[in-house]
This record gives sequence, C-alpha cells and structure tokens, in this order.
Amino acid sequence: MNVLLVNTNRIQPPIAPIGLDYLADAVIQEGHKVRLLDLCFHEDIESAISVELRDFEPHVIGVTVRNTDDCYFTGAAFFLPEIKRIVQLLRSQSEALIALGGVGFSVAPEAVLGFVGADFGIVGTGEDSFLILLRSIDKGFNHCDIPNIVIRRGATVVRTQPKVFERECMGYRTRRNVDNFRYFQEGGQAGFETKRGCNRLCIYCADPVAKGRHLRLRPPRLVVSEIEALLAQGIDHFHTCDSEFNIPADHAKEVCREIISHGLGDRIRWYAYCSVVPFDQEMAELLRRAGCVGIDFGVDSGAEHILRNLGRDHTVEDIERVAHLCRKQGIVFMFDLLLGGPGETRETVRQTIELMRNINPDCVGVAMGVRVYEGTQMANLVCSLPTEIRKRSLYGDTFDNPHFLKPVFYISPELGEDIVGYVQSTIGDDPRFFIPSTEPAQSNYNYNENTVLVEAIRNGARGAYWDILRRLRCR
Ligand code: B12
Repeated sequence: MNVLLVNTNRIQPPIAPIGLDYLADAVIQEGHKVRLLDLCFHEDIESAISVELRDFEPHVIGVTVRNTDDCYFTGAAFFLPEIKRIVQLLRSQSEALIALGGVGFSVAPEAVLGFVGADFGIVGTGEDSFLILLRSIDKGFNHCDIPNIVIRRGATVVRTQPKVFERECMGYRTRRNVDNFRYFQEGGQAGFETKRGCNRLCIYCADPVAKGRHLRLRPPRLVVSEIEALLAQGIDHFHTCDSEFNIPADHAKEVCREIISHGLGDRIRWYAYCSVVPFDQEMAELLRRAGCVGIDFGVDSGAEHILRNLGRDHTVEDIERVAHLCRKQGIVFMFDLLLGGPGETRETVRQTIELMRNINPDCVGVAMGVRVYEGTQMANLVCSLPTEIRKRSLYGDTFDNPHFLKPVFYISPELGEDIVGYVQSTIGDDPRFFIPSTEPAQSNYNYNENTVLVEAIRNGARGAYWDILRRLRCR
C-alpha cells in the first residue's frame, strides 16, 4: 500500500516530527511504500498537498497532531483549525482513508477527531495499532479487531479496546525519514527517546493519558544506534523525548553507561527533562560523562503542601539536593514552575519565588495556570467544583468545550485578580526567570513563534531553548 504521512506542525522554531520518523520506519519494515509530506517547510501548503497527492496516490494518509495548542496561559494559540483545514484539503483531493495520531491527538481523541473530521485516529503510541490497521484494510477493514482506535460511527465516535504493546520500543530506527539536518539547522537540536509512558501521579499531566502509565523501555544499545545515526548526519545537539528521562532511574543510568562506553560522551551535547526524584550523585555523574549538559526539572512549587496537592512526590529538600548535585557536575539546570494550582495563594507564590532565588538555579521557567486535560485528576477536580467557584477558577474557552479541547486553564481563585501582574512584579527584573509573557523578548518562555530563538538558531545557537535564551541573556 502507499502510505502518506503528513506533518502538520508548523511552529517556529521547528521541531522535527520524530513520531512520524519512527512510524515511517515501522510501516516501511512492514513492506509498504511510504512518503512523508512535511508541511513545516512549505509556504504554500495547498499546492504542496496537491502535488503530493497527484504524484503518490496514497491508499492511507496518516496525519500527525503534535500540539492541539501551545498550553501557554498568555498565548493560548489553538492549532486545530489549521489542522482541520489540512484534513479538508486532503479529503477534497483524495479518497484515501485519513487517520489521525500523535500526542496532541491522544490527549482528547474523540474530541479531536470530531473537530478535525478525519475517518479515525490511533490513540497513544502509534506504530503497532497503525500496522494492524494497514493489515486490516488489506483484508477488508473491521475496526473491532484493531486496539486503540477511535472511529466515527454516524453522529458518535467509538473507541476500541485499549492495549499496551510491550515490545513497542524494540524496533530499529533509521532516523532517515525526516530532514533531521534541516531541523537541526533551523531548530537547533534533534530528539531521541529512551522509553514510553510515565507512572507518576501528577494530577494535571496529560502524558499518562496520552502515552499510558506502564513504562516500555528502549534497550540502551538501540538508543545509542539512533544517536549515532543522527551524529552521522552532522547533528550533535539533542533533547530527550521521554516524559522524564530519570524514571526509572536504573534504565536512565544504563542509557548513560551505553553512551559513555561508545565514546560518545565527548562528541554530543544533550538536554533532558528530569523529575526531581529519583536523582542521586551517581545519576548526576553519569549524565555529565554521557554528554548531558543541561536538565530541565519539573519542580512546580516551593511550598510543600502545594507539591502534595499537585500529586508530586518530591520535597523542598529534594529540590535543594538536585541543585547541589548538578552544580557539582557543572550541569546547567532550569527549574520549571507551575503556579496557580489547587490551594495556591499569593503567599505560596511568593514563597516559591523566594526559594528559587535562594537556591539560584541557572534559570527558572514560570508557567501560570494549569492546562486542564480530559482524563486527568485535575479535570475531575474542576468538574466537581460548585459552579460559582468553577467560574472564578477557569480561564480560556470555558463555553461549550466539555472535553477541554480548546485551551482551558485552572488558576486557584485564592490568588485574586491580575495574577500575571502579581507574578511579574514579585519576580521583578531578575534575569534568571522566564516569565509568562506575550512579548517576543528573551524572557518569553513560549517556544511557539519565538522570533528571538529563531534568530539565535539562524546565527548558530544550538541546544535546549531555555539554554539558548539563558546564554543570550548572559552575553
Ligand atoms: C520533548 C518534548 C518537547 C521538546 C522537543 C524536543 C525535540 N527535539 O523533539 C521541546 C522542549 C522543544 C518541546 C517544545 C514544545 N512542546 Co513539547 N513535549 C515534549 C514531550 C515530552 C515529548 C514529545 C516527543 O517527541 N515524544 C516522542 C515521540 C516519538 O512521540 P509522539 O510524537 O507522541 O509520536 C508517537 C505517537 O504519538 C504516534 N504518532 C505520532 N504521530 C502520528 C500520526 C499517525 C497517523 C499515527 C497513527 C500515530 C502517530 O506514534 C509516535 C510513535 O509512537 C511531549 C510529552 C510527551 N510525553 O509526549 C511534550 C508535548 C508534546 N509538548 C507540548 C507542548 C505544548 C509544547 C510547546 C507548544 C510548548 C511551548 N508553548 O513552547 C512546544 C512546541 C515546540 C514545537 N515546535 O512543536 C505538549 C502538547 C500538548 C497539547 N495539548 O497538544 C506535550 C504533550 C506536553 C504536555 N503534556 O503538555 N516539547
């Protein structure tokens, strides 16, 4: 079969569609013909689609939805209308079955499918169910046999039984299906994955909803072969694409050891999202020796009871400890805050900002408001609030948006009016903080259409975006 994969993510600076890079390998290994239409680099998407459909005549089209929105309180960009238009363009010129997939799709599959209007979608990680689907089309398509899909049946959308594929991270990946070098030049980095799933209980997080709680580990030697494949293409700066690199800790350490034993530690520079726990001295040492130069820790808050409310399993003491360990190894680190969660008051905000000042991380990313996702404890909490309190706690598209498809943010009503102003004035002009801002300034922590970053990368900057912005400030 001819399978066309379409990347709809056009955010600048550009991030490569690693999900499609992986999916294409799996589909090719199954014996199908694959083409990847990357709309990120096309000015005129209408004609790019027409040319591709005429040339390739696909039987199935897979469309990736990475981001439904920018999840940024002061930005609130919503990408699904553009993706809907792309699907309409594909539909108007092709009779192929159109499937959606991607993490953005999987955070609210029924609602995204309903909004965008494709034939069906694959929930969660893509490869296995998509291959079963392709086989099933060959044999006369019976959706009941395919796990993890949502499909339109008249006016409703139905979901088939969920299934975890234990071996889904075991496949060989070429990293040749996307123009990774162009993404490196224009986006400053490439991604790699060492596992899927997250078993933590953070009340707001959509990752377990989209990828599952059960961890599926990628063997370290395969992670390294992927890094080597990218290195051979001239790419030497990376970012992990796991929810948290250090969960589970043993696997993270094994990956580091494998990178070190292949002599790559001095040849690459990489960045990771890490949880504050588990993180010990051995982890910090191995990370440094494996070429990890920067870590973004999901710290969230500096007030113990707010951490508990958010379902986090670290303490203020743990936060202080990781700072010490990273500093000892010369690893640059950012602390990510999530302000405005349940129970947050102006006092806990002040306390958190004060703690950051004292610990003195290299930088602090400040997110305001908790993006509410269907299927999370946060969504349950919001739905259980009395109408009056709910009205005062929710921001964004609260009308006729039952699945929280359009961005909706929770902000503790105890914070009162103009909370962004309060946070900004408490932080002042402290250059370590990236604040919620709509300005294209270096303190803007939204990577969506961030012109400062685009320009810096064009001028040769490489690495994680927070580190590029941090370095710009230090100049
Ligand atoms: C790493 C990461 C980043 C890194 C990327 C580094 C890099 N070089 O790749 C950085 C820090 C740059 C980043 C930035 C942003 N990110 Co981000 N990021 C992630 C993270 C942790 C992993 C994404 C990833 O690459 N996963 C690995 C790949 C292999 O998985 P995948 O893309 O999901 O693909 C699989 C399946 O989804 C499926 N699939 C994918 N496409 C298709 C298509 C079809 C047809 C099928 C069948 C299947 C399928 O198959 C693939 C293989 O199994 C996710 C959370 C998560 N755990 O997924 C957030 C996440 C994707 N990011 C998110 C956001 C919002 C952003 C930003 C917009 C934030 C901002 N405002 O600045 C930017 C956007 C940048 C951009 N240009 O797109 C949100 C999106 C949520 C939403 N509502 O849509 C997520 C889900 C985090 C969250 N929970 O809020 N991000």
